[in-house]
Amino acid sequence: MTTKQRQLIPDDVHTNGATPNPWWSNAVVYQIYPRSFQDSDNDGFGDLKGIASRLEYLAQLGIDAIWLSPVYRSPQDDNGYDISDYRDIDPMFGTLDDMDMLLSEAHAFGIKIIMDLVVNHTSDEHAWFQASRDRNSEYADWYWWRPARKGCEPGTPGAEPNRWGGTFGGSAWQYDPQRGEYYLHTFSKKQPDLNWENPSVRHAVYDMMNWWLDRGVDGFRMDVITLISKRIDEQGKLPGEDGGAIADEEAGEEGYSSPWPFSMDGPRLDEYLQEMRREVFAGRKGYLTVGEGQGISPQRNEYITDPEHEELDMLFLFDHVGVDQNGAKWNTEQLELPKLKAAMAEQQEAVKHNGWASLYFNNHDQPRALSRWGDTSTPEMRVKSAKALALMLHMHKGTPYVYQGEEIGMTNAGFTKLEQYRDLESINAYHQRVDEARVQDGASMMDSLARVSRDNSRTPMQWDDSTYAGFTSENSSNTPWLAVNKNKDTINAADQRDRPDSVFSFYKELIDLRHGNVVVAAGDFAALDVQDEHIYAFTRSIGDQRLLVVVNASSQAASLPEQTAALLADADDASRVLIANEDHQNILRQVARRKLEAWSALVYEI
Ligand code: TEU
Repeated sequence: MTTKQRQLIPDDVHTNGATPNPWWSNAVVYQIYPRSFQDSDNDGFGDLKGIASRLEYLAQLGIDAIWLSPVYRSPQDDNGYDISDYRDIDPMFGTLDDMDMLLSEAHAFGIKIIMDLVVNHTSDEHAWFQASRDRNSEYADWYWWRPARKGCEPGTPGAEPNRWGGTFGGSAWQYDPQRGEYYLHTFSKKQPDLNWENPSVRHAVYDMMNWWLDRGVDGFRMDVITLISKRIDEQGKLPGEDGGAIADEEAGEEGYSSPWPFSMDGPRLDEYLQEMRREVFAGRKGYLTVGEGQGISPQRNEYITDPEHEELDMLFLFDHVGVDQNGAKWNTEQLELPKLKAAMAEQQEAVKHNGWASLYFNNHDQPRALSRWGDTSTPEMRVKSAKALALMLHMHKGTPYVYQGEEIGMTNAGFTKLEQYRDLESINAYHQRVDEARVQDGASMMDSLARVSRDNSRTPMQWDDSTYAGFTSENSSNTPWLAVNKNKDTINAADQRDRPDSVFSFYKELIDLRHGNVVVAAGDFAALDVQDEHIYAFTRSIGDQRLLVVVNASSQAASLPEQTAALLADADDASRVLIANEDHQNILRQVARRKLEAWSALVYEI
């Protein structure tokens, strides 16, 4: 079913405030991490031709668009989020012709493709950066170059401009002997931050974006786009430069302070996003822009996604995926459901008039939500809780994002040894926290990695139960770049595609609902029983059409809390169960007893 044939939300129904309603307001986007999706040339890495061979599977699932994580030319220091040529495809994924072919074949299926735009930083191997190392070149001011701290010998420990630490370990400042100065890298030292204060930088980015849109891509997911405006003072100084107190006082347990407060949602962000909108998207139709919104509050999300302000269509927010981390990624704790409910409700509340929400629990940076918040103790509970989490997310107002493998209930990797990991964030964090700062011991850090390493969501897609799960051929020389999860025999697409009670079929049902039911896509959200620690309940409504969503998000039976029980007092009509992860009569028997079994979930028309 193509977007053209699919019914869009009628214009008399309010979505984000735009008229007509955007195509994506009742669409579902599928994120592909190309390196792990499908290998077609038996080198152990996924590629573009592999993706093309799986379009029929995605069409069966019913998704409307693909978010393609980076496939541009890259040294692969951060798996492609370090781009050395924005206008070429990295040979490991294929060629520009392969990209053109993928675009035309996806469009033939009615599936749009949005590319991953990584422009807060480039690779240090990008021609722009290499030219910038000459302080007399026209590119000299394209990055954040700063001299050594006053009174310090350049290149010696402690001579960095301030105490900021890189997200992937070490100082956020790397000394370049050729230029004799340091450059800022919020992430790895091979990812120098671009200087967006420089209009030449901005226009080079816009030119590249137009080049891709003219080539047929349907929009962009914008990597850490809310970091592009840095907080500098009138002299252009970054906070803490010259070793200013602000940086030294705030050094955390690993010996560094964070650069993030000085770039998240910076002073010129709205200006840059509005300029990008004018220079790139004015006059274009049918596209989608979704920004990664670190540091963006639900209220700022409403402002940025309000079509009135002509910035972005939507953003990925982070409050909800941080509720169990207390700001410390490696010390993730047991989920307290009321905290998740509160974070989601705040995001929904903020967009009840204008603006829009993205809906996600999974992506290539997050551990698998099923392992993190579901129940994988038995196959039955794994399937049931996978469906419950999917229903919980997809019944909110906004555009859902399905991350590859989520639709078949894939789980965390189950790695036990450091050498099994590939993600530079995980490996560097291990060494910095265990060997250098000594703030965590090895065993505890291995437990942290098993729970929250990004590699947990990057193991190869599990297509079937063959040696490498159908991700690559049986030929032993093609060991996948990251080990296949051992549970591929029991969790794979082949086993589920045509089974009506599978996780795959449940996702398909949820996607069909969003396409066909305007209350699911655009109905107003109202939270219920927000303090209950087991039941996640809310209503969605347009006029007198009301849906009640109830999920027992726990591994034990739970009583219906007051508000939810009241709305279900007379619920005995199976024909009004819109969707459930159990037999509809059975789940109504649970409702009649006012007690939902572990992970039971339903949507009831009230
Ligand atoms: O992610 C930025 C980001 O917020 C995460 O990397 C986060 O900082 C990290 O996972 C904390 O655990 C984007 C991309 O999604 C990510 O894959 C890249 O590594 C990063 O930017 C740099 O481009």
